[in-house]
Amino acid sequence: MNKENLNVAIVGATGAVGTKILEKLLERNFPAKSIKLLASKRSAGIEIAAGGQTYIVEETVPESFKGVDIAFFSAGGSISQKFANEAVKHGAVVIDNTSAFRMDENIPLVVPEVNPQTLKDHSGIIANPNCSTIQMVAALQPIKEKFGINRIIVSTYQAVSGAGAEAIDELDQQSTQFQERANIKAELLPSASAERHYPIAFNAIPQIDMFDESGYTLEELKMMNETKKIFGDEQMAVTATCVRLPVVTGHSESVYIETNDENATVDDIRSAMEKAPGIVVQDDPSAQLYPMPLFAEGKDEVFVGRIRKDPKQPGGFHMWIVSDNLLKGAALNSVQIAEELIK
Ligand code: 25A
Ligand code: L14
Repeated sequence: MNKENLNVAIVGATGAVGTKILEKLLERNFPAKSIKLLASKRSAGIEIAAGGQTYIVEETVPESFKGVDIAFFSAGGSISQKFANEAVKHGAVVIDNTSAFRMDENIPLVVPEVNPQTLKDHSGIIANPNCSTIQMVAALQPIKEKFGINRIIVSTYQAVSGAGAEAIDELDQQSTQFQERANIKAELLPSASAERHYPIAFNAIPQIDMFDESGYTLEELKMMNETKKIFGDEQMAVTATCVRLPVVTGHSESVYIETNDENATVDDIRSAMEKAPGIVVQDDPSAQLYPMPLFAEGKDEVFVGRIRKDPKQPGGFHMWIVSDNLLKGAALNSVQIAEELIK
């Protein structure tokens, strides 16, 4: 691929993730000659001002991809199924934020700090992992490299923005309804396609996406399968519980790991993480220092704290991992993939 003067397109440009992709491209001076904003027919004609320029949103159609070098997709799995191959036919490389292609054997699933080498064998489509998975594997990579990891048990505390712009609106409206003692209307969460909907305001919902016959939700299965694929270790034991909280942005995770080194100490774990790119250790109980989503919002880094040793299990550690799900979890990671491609 040509490495400068690139023609870029963003599909789903008006969404929670798409708007952040545009922001990151501009902020990081991505070598784009043009940026085309694509969305559904509903949004065609909308003007978006960014970086001193006005962009006009266009409807996504197959011809949209003529002359496009890199296309970012974040409009849901069905839109990616419909248009990604079309974009590739027109010569574009697709960086896809949805779950549509992540587990396809021939499609790389990439976190640049973890497995950049897998980008070499792409055939047009590159998948961006699930937000909860990205922040966890980015934080654990330096530990895996130094000590080896054989087991991960994770519980997530996920923000509503992961479910898109409409879910943020729903939390907002329910908060007002709650305060006005009005009837709380729940129409979207835990999943638009679910039979029952529950309020998220002042609640915690232990369901993200639909259930599989195994009793796990699809979000939990994504974390389990994607983690093994990104780490390139099918034998790793990974199990997840995913919970939605009334937080707007920033996913938190309580993560338990078993390393392969029975002598590893908390200081070893901490210093390995401190040296890793994009990771910030915020861990000082005496100063009440630990990561929280409210303070991670808008930041590029993955924050780690509450690092503790399991008193009974040699090599076992607990920690708390927080990051902005729309940035490292989605838009930033996608733009970093594009930067890695043109290196
Ligand atoms: O299938 P997945 O992979 O599980 O993904 C499901 C959802 O997750 C989000 C994303 O929502 C997606 O829809 N998402 C995807 N990847 C993500 C990630 N890595 C992720 N979230 C977190 N991390 P979203 O809200 O972020 O983005 C939605 C975008 O998709 C555009 N879109 C929808 N249909 C499209 C389409 N684009 C092209 N063609 C189509 N057919 C959508 O654009 C948005 O940009 P839009 O123009 O349809 O909507 C913009 C405005 O319209 C309002 N609106 C929405 N629905 C309706 C509506 N207005 C009237 N009637 C409606 N039915 C919205 O409020 C919005 O302001
Ligand atoms: O698979 O609802 O990337 O929080 C991640 C966020 C799916 C939805 C993905 C959510 C999305 C999920």
